[in-house]
Amino acid sequence: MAGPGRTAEELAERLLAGDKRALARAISLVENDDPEGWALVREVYPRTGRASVVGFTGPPGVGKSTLIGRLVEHARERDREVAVLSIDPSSPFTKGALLGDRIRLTDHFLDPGVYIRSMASRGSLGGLSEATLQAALLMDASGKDDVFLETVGVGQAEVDIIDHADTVVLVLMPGSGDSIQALKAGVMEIPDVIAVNKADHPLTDTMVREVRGVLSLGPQEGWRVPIVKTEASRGEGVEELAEKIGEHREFIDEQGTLAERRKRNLMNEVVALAAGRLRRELEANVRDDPAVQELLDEVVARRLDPASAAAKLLEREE
Ligand SMILES: Nc1nc2c(ncn2[C@@H]2O[C@H](COP(=O)(O)OP(=O)(O)OP(=O)(O)O)[C@@H](O)[C@H]2O)c(=O)[nH]1
Ligand SMILES: [Mg+2]
Repeated sequence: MAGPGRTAEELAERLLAGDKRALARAISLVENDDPEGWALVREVYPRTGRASVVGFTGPPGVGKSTLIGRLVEHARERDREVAVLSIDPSSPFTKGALLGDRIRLTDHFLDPGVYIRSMASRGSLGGLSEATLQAALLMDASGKDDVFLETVGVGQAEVDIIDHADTVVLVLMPGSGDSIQALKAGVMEIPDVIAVNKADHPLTDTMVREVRGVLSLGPQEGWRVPIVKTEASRGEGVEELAEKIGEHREFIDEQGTLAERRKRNLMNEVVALAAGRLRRELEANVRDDPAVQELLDEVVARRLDPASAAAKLLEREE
């Protein structure tokens, strides 16, 4: 009988060979925080770093999925293999669901060169951001040339997820005034490329002007953030968007910022993973250890202040 080690090895082999089912299985393992999943990532990690990872974010309903669908087509025409990871922070019920029923990617589902996956934000022990990176690494290891990540919103949580990307595309549409405010207020870091989608809308040029206004307040040297008008439903502007994404990737590659960015993202990742584990360990101690309970009672009785109690708790960890 094959032991668990053997199975993991086999799974890794199939994954590296580009087997779609192995990739699906592997992602489920990391999503469920299964130790086998972590072992798998450990195994294939040296084979990652090849894919170009592009993150798409923006308010609900602006057309991110439709646009990604078009970019998948564009990539397939160029014989590039693609994986799409859609992160749905709003609904815990989408686990295993596919992108959303509004977009028809059925052709792509049958295409062995395309893998599409959706992940729910809740229910993952390691935290969504960690699970996302692990999943992206697995997609990369399985030989995908492009990994597209989709998240909804412009808050910090979305930015954390999108942080794993080499290139960040903010998708807006005419009327996305809140996002303009978020950019202005610095809630969101300036993305690398901005797409103003639904360009069939009469107020598109007004939106483009507003975006340009915000960008003019930012740094004027280095990469100049392009604004691309797209109409995803008809495929308009998709070619140009793909070009700009490619140019950004080339730019950061030449400038050495790609390596820097990846280093920063991986450092954040290591810290986040370590912090998450420490936190779970501490919480388990608090629950199970009578000495920690006594420490807490001291705090409740106002004999010990919370910071001193925290220091004592940490001393015990060492
Ligand atoms: N008029 C117009 N409608 C579009 C365009 N692109 C997408 N849509 C429509 O906008 C709606 C939302 O598109 P999605 O691609 O699901 O948008 P999304 O940003 O992925 O949505 P969430 O993932 O729910 O945030 C769909 O009904 C699309 O058909 C466009 O260029 N013009
Ligand atoms: Mg979507």
